[in-house]
Amino acid sequence: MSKVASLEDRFVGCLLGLAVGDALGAFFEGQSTDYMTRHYRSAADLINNPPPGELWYTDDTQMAIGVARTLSVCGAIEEKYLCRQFASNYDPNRGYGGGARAVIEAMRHGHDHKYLAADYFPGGSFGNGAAMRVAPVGLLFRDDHDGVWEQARLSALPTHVHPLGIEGAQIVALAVAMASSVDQLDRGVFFENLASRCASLEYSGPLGRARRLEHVRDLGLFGNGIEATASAVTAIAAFGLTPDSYEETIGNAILLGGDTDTIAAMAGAISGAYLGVRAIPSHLLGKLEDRHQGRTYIEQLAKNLYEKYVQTAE
Ligand code: RVK
Ligand code: MG
Ligand code: MG
Repeated sequence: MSKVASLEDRFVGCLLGLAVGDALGAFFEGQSTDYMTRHYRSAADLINNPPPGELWYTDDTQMAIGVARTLSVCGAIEEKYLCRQFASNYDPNRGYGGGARAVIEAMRHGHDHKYLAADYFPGGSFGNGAAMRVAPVGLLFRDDHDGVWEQARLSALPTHVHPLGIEGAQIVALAVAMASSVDQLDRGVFFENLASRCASLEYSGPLGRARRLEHVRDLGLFGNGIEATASAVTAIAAFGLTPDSYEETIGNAILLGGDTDTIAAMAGAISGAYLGVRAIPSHLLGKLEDRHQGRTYIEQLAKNLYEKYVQTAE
């Protein structure tokens, strides 16, 4: 399917793939793996029988919108602009992490948010909040892997200064960049490029193992937690296991339980960047909220980002 997806379709697939993964995953956030496997026989069973009602996205998509808007206006991460986006687009009902909430509320009230980003957790946050929102960086800098790595770092800093929080964002951004650039995924090259850039064994080790992952029953070994080290590689591994199917990629991620919205958001962004928007099942896209900053808005934002990419590349 990736062979027929245009680059613009891949940009749209990435952002809508993130939003659909986030919103479907959000129904199951915090459930155990046992609960998930008792209720769904397979990824297909989950995808074909989603919970009734609208798919409502969470902080993952809300903050990715802030990153995408910054890139489409500034052409690169500009910290002040990005912070303004996070602050003005903040919606506490979308389920933010505790540290992120404190930092963004400080931004909104003109308090010292940098102090909080460094000290709310000692050494800064190693949550997956920078990784969940970073996909637009991978799209815009897809031709420049050094640029992806540095821009992902800059996009993390307003809320995540811990090296493991930053590196989680860097590997997800690079995965999106590579997925959006190839017609046929070479798993060996994909995982080798990711692992060889990592400074931390916490990432390079599991990425090496993810390359050899063969069966979905072993996906849970990579973790299903809120820490970046327990979720970023899991999402990349879910994509690497079933690169030709968006449904299986996000379905397998959600069946793990735990931080389902975020693991499916990251996996969905990478898968959408590879396969394009047509790979996202229409019954799920049709259920995605479409008021204010919903489906139509996110699609347009992806198209704006594509225009910016084309301008930058010329
Ligand atoms: C609710 C100890 C730390 C830590 C450190 C833990 C949304 C804390 C999204 C913290 C995502 C949590 C998620 C999240 C994104 C982080 N020491 N514990 N140094 N650093 N933690 O608050 O944006 O769902 O338990 O910075 O990374 O859907 O509460 O937020 O799942 O990780 O939140 O870290 O969260 P935060 P975030
Ligand atoms: Mg969330
Ligand atoms: Mg989450």
